[in-house]
Amino acid sequence: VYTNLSAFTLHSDGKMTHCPLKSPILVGPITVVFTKLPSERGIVKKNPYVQSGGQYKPPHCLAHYKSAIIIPHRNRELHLRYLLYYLHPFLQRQQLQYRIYLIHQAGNGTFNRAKLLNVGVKEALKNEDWDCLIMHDVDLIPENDYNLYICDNRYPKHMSSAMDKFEYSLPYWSYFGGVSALTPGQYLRMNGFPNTYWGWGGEDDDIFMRIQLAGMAVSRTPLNLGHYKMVVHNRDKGNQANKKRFTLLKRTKRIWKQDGMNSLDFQLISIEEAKLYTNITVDIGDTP
Ligand code: UDH
Repeated sequence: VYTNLSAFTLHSDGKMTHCPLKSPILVGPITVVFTKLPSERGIVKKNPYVQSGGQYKPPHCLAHYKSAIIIPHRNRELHLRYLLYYLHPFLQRQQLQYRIYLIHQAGNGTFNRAKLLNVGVKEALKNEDWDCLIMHDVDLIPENDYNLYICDNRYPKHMSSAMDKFEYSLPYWSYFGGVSALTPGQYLRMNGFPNTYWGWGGEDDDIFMRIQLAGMAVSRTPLNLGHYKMVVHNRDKGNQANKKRFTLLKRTKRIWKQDGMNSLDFQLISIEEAKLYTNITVDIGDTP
């Protein structure tokens, strides 16, 4: 049926047909540069099919997969701009149905990446029955669109396996930071992510541990496809290295069933449908 990219996709009865299993419009490696900050207007103009809230469905065929992209955020507007500039076209070339969620931590308290991701999952699942939840740091830009933003139905998938800042390899074998993909089922099975890591570090190792504790293994994007370029930055204010992280990691085995989605508490401040993303602002409290 698919003779070319603009191929018709309507059956004679008017129902849309599925997109091809392998998208014909992937390009493979992408050149990512941070020399000129794209304008928001420019990004909007380049992505005419993206709808309010940063939602997209392929206009001419029915997507096989529905992915929610969940980004923990505070005070990284410029990184966000680069990410949106590259990510929207990237996801569209993969012919996914998707929506980009920004989970914005309100106030100046200590940053808590994992707790923000828990909030993102809870809120995203209210909108849609997502097949896949992609946890995405704001400063990591994928460099190859064969790195598919879909889940592995067997196991949680670590996607940023080859970041430029680690010389395009893993910093250590059990690394699970950066970008990862979990089905809602996998996420709930491990009681989500820990809420108790305030400041930088440790939460990704906790997540790696709880995957095993919940009886799963980690799947990983092959290193030749999991290339990411990081927007270089310094440590943020309010996200100092968490000195308690090693102590916390010792108790993961004991408490993972009590610390996670089932103990998540937060105050929703606002949900705004921006043009290129859904902005969820939340008060998650501060270090106890
Ligand atoms: N994040 C924010 N705002 C913050 C802190 C973190 O949005 O104030 C988010 C953002 O999505 C970021 C992610 O949390 O990509 C992870 O935080 P990070 O970028 O601080 O972690 P990373 O390990 O960098 O990438 C650590 C600081 C490196 C300093 C190196 C100085 N040479």
